[in-house]
Amino acid sequence: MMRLLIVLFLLLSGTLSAQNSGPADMQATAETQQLYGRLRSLMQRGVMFGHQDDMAYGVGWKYEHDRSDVKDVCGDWPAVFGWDLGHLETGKPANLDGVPFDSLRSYIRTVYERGGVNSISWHSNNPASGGSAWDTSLAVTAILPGGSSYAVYVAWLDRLADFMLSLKTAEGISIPVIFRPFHEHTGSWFWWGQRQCSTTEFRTLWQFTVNYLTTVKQVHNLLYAYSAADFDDDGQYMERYPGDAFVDVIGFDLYHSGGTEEYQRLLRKRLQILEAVAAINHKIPALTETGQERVPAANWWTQTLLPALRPFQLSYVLVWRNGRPDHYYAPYPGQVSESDFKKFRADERTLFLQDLK
Ligand code: BMA
Repeated sequence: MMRLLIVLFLLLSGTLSAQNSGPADMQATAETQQLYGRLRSLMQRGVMFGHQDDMAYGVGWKYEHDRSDVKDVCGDWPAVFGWDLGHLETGKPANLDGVPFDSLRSYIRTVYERGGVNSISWHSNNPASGGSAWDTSLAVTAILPGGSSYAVYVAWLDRLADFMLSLKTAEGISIPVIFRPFHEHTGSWFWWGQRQCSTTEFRTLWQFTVNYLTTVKQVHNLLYAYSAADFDDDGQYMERYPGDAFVDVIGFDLYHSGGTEEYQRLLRKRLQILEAVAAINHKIPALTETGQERVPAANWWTQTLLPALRPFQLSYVLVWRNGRPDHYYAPYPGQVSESDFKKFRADERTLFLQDLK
């Protein structure tokens, strides 16, 4: 009798349903459910390595067939590939970093067909001002239903939905991807940031966006990632959380830009919070962006990053793009951390593309 009451209580309070649930989108395609299940099971084996724009360009090259700085260094592809849709909303043919959307579509397909994972962020322009993602003039109130820029935002979501719906295999199967909108929202450098909107507005923006994509546009190939910037405790981390029904992956972005010990301390502290929150809310934890620009520390991979990650169970860790000779986060042949990266690749805790087979 007591047990029955407990189960009844859990069911009513939503704990059980959340525990048993797959993706937040109840109508997620079979392949999206499969991606969700894979993220969960792979986490038991190790942490997947990810790299932004890996297949598109590297230090000293651009748009060469099947090339990757990561592969040039260690002989294997990342397991997770990050991409960005910034400027898609404007109707331009290429994203904010110059990558044509047609190429993005084909990279995403290649990754999926090889068994890798795609994650997509969106440095969307400011829909109220037309400025960049970094234009922090107020926009969120204006784009919510009833606001003066609502029509603009909805038109942008239509373009976003068209792109997501266009992600298909040769057989016409919808390719599942992780979608990571409104990232680093605990910072105030994007128009959706902490000081640019209230908690309620941020949550409403998130919920509206997910509902519009799933219900109006019938986009069902997305897992949703909530990814913060700085935070000190679980309360701060969860302050703008839109709810379990709107999120699959939870994470944060943290770069190594100051001292090594400080980076490791913050990384450990935040991963600990993330792990606890992920367990309570039954979400998939990930370090959604990290890295040391130009990787000047020759042992960065095995002596700085890996020791900080080791105590935790994480789905993936993604380093940012190899965009310029002064702005890269993965090694390339001849780069000072090259041999350490090979050790990182060989470590049994890390998963690269071949490890997913
Ligand atoms: C930033 C930098 C920018 C880039 C943006 C979106 O961190 O890499 O150069 O435009 O991300 O990819």
